Amino acid sequence: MKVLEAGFVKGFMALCAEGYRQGWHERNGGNLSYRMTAEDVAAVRENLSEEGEWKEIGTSVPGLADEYFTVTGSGKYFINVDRVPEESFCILKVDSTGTKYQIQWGLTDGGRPTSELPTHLMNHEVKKRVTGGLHRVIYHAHCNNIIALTFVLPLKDEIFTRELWESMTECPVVFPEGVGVVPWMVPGGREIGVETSRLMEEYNAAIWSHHGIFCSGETFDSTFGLMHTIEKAAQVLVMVMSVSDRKRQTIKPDDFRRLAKEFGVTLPEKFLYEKESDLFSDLCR
Ligand code: 2HA
Ligand code: ZN
Repeated sequence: MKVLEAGFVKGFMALCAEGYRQGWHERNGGNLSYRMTAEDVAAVRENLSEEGEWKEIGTSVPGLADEYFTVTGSGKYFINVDRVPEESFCILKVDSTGTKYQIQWGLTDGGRPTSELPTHLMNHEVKKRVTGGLHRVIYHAHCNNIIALTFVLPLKDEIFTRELWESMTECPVVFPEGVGVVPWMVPGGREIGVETSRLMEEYNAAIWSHHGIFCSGETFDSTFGLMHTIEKAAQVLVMVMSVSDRKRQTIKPDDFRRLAKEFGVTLPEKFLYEKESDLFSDLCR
């Protein structure tokens, strides 16, 4: 089967197009990776080449030895993923030591995989372990309203989670485990990957301060849906903060406990603290 006819590639490209449409992928912003199944690999095997050079990942992911990934390219634009797919993303294989990769399809103009490859692969390694192999998608986007909130809210998991949950009733159902927050760090290397993948042990979303979000999920739809839900909640909160100095009313800890029971989700008590004040000026202190 041709790579561009495979179902997983169609899903990969559709996510890129929709993310671009949302306005989260200015220029070459954002990146996407998918851990392929054995069936995916078999379906496109005839188009894969083992001639390419083995290159350093820049970190060590032994839990991903011999796995195949579909990954967007460094410096590539999401808007171009379905215009010039062969130039915009690649299929790569991780070697048996988990330290090197080989491009086996795509990036035909000599490009490299995303600059965030270490973070993507370290997140995949954690998520493969903690979900028993269910999670396959890692998605990074520059979501406008979440970025804005990292300038005003304290950079704490408890505060971001609680404020996002309060902003839209479905949020605690969509991300009952909460969201993690990484302080500002230099992107593109191993260090930020270590911090992000540490949060991925517990959460399916990690916010990068003044930069964007990383989400993990089983499918392209559920991973995109998580990103979309978080960003929409952030937008609501930014709107509320723009028109008022406080929430006149909101969803309270006991409301969340009732919701959790009704929807069969577990909401960690660390997010259901009592607030001293309803003023944004106190929250953002
Ligand atoms: O340019 O988003 O974080 C791609 C990025 C780097
Ligand atoms: Zn980025």
